[in-house]
Amino acid sequence: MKLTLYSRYRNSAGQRVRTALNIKGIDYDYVGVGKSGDISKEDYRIVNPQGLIPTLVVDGEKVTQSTALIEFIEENFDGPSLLPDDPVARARSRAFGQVIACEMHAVGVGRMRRHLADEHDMTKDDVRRWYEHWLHDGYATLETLMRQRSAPTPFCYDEKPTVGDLYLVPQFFNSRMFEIDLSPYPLLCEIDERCRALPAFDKAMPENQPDFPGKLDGWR
Ligand SMILES: N[C@@H](CCC(=O)N[C@@H](CS)C(=O)NCC(=O)O)C(=O)O
Repeated sequence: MKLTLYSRYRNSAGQRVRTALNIKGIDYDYVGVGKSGDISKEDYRIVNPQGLIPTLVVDGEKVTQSTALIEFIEENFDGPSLLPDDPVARARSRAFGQVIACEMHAVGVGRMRRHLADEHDMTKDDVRRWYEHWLHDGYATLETLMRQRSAPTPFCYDEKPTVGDLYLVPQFFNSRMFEIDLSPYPLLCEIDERCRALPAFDKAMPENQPDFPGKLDGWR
């Protein structure tokens, strides 16, 4: 299968997919979207009419949405499984990832923040408060879930990283960049650190992408 991933160095949803591809040891071509990349945001609309990244092109067929892509990778490639063996841990790892994707990332992503400022007259401070509220709400939930595990594991629900961990690391990266206080979440901090020490996660980090412009732009 020939795989081409449209992403951007700082693309939280794309970083999940990059990590999944790396864990499985799958080769893929990378196309950077945006200013420092290979294709402009405007031209990218031809690839994905929603304009969101990532998109994975599989033998010429375009597929979007990181969660669908991670499932596609898990279902069609050998290599370490991205899911725990235990059926309940499997569902919980998926749920952990969905708290981040649906209840944290989706409500605070750039286009959402721009819309609040431009169409609802929210000041920069108001937007920041909105962003931080949903972020802390989600992190507090995830920390509680980690504390409540009857058998704690080094990664969210297994001895190895599974889907939930793929979502945590990019979200933590963004939070650190936006100077969010993560100290109330010690268990999440430990898991994030353990993941980032692994080559598959490290290779997927923003600063290790071909379109990384050399510095991060912080809150905007
Ligand atoms: N639900 C989508 C979310 C994709 C998404 O929101 N991507 C962001 C970057 S992480 C994006 O393209 N943002 C463009 C923008 O905010 O203008 C997925 O999981 O793939």
